[in-house]
This record gives sequence, structure tokens and C-alpha cells, in this order.
Amino acid sequence: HSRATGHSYTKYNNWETIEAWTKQIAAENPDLVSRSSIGTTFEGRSMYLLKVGKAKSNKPAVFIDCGFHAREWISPAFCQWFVKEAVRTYGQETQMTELLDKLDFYILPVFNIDGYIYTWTSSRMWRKTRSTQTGVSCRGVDPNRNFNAGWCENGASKQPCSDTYCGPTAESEKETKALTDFIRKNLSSIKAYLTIHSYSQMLLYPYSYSYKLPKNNAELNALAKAAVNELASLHGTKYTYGPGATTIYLAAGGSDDWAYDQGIKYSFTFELRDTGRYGFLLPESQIRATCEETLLAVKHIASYVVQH
Ligand code: ING
Ligand code: ZN
Repeated sequence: HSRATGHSYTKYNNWETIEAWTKQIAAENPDLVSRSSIGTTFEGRSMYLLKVGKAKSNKPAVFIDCGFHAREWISPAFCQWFVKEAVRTYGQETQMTELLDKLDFYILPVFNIDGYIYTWTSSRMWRKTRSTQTGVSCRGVDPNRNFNAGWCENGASKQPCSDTYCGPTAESEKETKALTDFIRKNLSSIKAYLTIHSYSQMLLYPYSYSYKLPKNNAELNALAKAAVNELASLHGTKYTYGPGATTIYLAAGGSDDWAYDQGIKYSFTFELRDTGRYGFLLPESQIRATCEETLLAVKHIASYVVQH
């Protein structure tokens, strides 16, 4: 725990603390971490991105985002944990050293910053962004219904007051547009896309917008199985896995489906702990175990990607 900033990897940190942390971890690890911004949110905040890896040209990359949905607090906690473990174990642990030598991780610690702040200040169970539309009283769009992948066809709502509102158009949200612009610009290097949600203990892959299966379904299924086995090896936490539509529910406009259709062949949504006892209100006492086990699955997927 840092006395100066109040940041802790085993507590939920507010946005102000996470923002300061992004600056500090980059400043303290200049050979491994660099910070940039991919855009600004509806309310004007910078969307910080950390590039984590040993500097070298033409490296493949794995993109990981956290904090799509405001109330899923364990998700940003995982992105912070991941960066900490990367810098702590580089040069100490062979798997992480090899990963950071061979690829770059792009880590977006909080995607929906405005929503995240709103869950800290006003409404703990808020899910969506905080955007407004003229003539509409309800605020916010579900960012995971806002991507151009079967947009608003299934499992999404056209009602602005719904928690699964798909937005007036695909990519209507500044946050969505910032992410899709970044990924489109870096498509040649990005080999895997991982998006971290909670809760349900699931590892999902395309498709969620329809019942069709991805071309490499067999490969994704085997990789998901191996990753959840790794995850369970630490504390016995059981995950289910499979295509989103049949494993969780039919839902169009998700970021993993969009990334996959851009050509990113390894695209997954993690649904972290738990299965509903605490749900979005996962106690801080479970942050460490959740992040440690999730890290094993993420490293497994990244190592697979390095070899394929
Ligand atoms: N679950 C995801 C949601 O956005 C999901 C499930 C994954 C939907 C991939 C679409 C695509 O509803 C949570 N908990 O947010
Ligand atoms: Zn979510």
C-alpha cells in the first residue's frame, strides 16, 4: 500500500488513484512500461493506455481492457494487478520474461471511466457510460452493445433507459470509438484481444451476436479449456467456457465479436468471480486470489499466441 497515493493492489481504487498509478508505474519502469492516451471520455477524461513489454521493433501484441461496465470493480483491479506482476516478475520468472521479450501487452485499465466514477460517487450498480442525448432523459449506453458486430440485432435494447441500450448508432460512444480506432490502427500487431468483465466465472469467445461458430472454434475451445484448467489449478475456481451465445446469452454489439471480425483470431471475454453470492460486490478480500488465478489463464493464452 502506497502511503503517498493511497493506491493498493488489494483494494478497489477510485479513478483519481488509478490515474495517478498509471503515471507512477510508467515513470518507475521506463524500460518496460509507457503510457499514452487513446482518446477522451464523454465527460472529457483521458483514456490511458499502458504498453507493457521490452522495447523492440515489430513485436506482436496482446490487447487487454478492463472496466467496460462501471460496477464490475474486480475488472480494473485485475488490469492493475497484471501490470504490477509484469514489472515485478520480469527477469525473475521465465514465462513472464519470455512474454515481455516477445510481445507487448496493451493494457487499458479502465475503459468506462465516467461510469466507474459514477459508481463511486452516486450509484454503485451503474453499468453504462454517462453520455447524454438531446431530448432523452436517461443517460448512458451499454458499451458492450455498442460495437459494430450484429449491432442491436439480438440481446440488446433500443430503449435509452435500458441497461443494455445499444446506443443511437454503432460506435456512438467516444469510448467505443477511441478503442476501435486504436485497434484498427494497430491491427497488424494485435494478435489477441481480451476483455475483462464480471461476474459468472466464464471464459467466452465468439460469437455472442449469433449462434454461428467462429472458423477456429475447435482451436478456441481447446485454448479456453486449457486456460480455465490453469486458472483452476491455483484455488480450484471453476469456470465454464464456450461461445458467448450458448454459454452466457445471445448479445449483439460486443467488443470480442467485433475484434474477432476485424481478424483478431484470439478474442475472449473473461467473466471473473464469483457466480452470484456477492456478484458485482465482490469483497476486497477476494481481489488477490481472483487476480492471481486470472493471471495464470491470461499468461497461458499469451504464451499460446506467442507460439502460433
Ligand atoms: N457480461 C457480458 C455482457 O456484456 C457478453 C457478456 C460477452 C456479452 C461478450 C456480449 C459479448 O452482457 C457482463 N457481465 O457484462
Ligand atoms: Zn460486463
